[in-house]
Amino acid sequence: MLDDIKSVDETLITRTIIQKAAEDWVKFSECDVIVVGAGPAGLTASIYLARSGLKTLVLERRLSFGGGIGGGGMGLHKLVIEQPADEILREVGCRLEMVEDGVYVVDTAAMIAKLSTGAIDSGAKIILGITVDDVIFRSSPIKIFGVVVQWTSVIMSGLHVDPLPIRSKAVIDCTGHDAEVLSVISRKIPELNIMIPGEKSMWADMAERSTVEKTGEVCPGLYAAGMAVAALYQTPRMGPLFGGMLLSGRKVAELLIKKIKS
Ligand code: 48H
Repeated sequence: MLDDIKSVDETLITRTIIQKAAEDWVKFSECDVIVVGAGPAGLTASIYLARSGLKTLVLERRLSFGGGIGGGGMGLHKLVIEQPADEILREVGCRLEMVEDGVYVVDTAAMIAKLSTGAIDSGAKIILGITVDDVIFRSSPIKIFGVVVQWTSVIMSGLHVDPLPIRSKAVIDCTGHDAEVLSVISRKIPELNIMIPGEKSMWADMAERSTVEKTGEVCPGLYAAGMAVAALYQTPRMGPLFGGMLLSGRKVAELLIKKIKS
């Protein structure tokens, strides 16, 4: 059995990783859509974007998928999903248990696994450990043309290392409560007059509807989905009811597919 294990030269490991990672970065240095954040909204958006044939890059600061899914409700490994968002989870093969008509409960680990597999199988490229630090813009009229990225580990180290730009036709802020991309432009492009007041207190029904309703373009080239929408428009939070996150991700993908492909 031990004889069956293929021996691999150490430098082949190094060369392969550097070469293949560089190939990805070169290929995706220009893409159709950059999704910032691999939480429920970002993963759902990337499933539909990539499935439609758009070159989709998902950049996630952490070394794991799922954003707030893993935390469930107060650390308990379950989330509640309401219709019609259940159809998104069914499409990726995620098992749901009905609680009452139109209301379901899902295991957080299953939801993370199925959404991320769905995104990868649709053709989205997900790169972990990358923080979006800034955007590329042009003025008159103002338009966002991509993002500026840095290794999360470099940011954590506090070293002064200049980041790299990546161009895209559209950027989606799916960074959750902190709406990080929107926060950057509110500081660095004051002409846009964008402020991020943060979400309102909890009102689950209203929160789900307003998040989905307000999902969309924030300024030319920049879109918001998921909790970033609630942070931008100061609409209520919904706690561990996650249907709105999935529907918001699907809505932003549909808007962009229509826009980019028309
Ligand atoms: C790269 C980044 C950056 C950055 C952050 O927090 P998320 O799960 O966001 P959503 O909007 O998909 O889902 C929100 C949901 O999880 C939630 O918190 C809800 C429903 N709360 C309700 C309530 O009442 O509290 O995922 C965002 C992802 C995370 O994985 C971050 O690590 C990542 O984005 N991220 N990635 N560059 N600058 N900032």
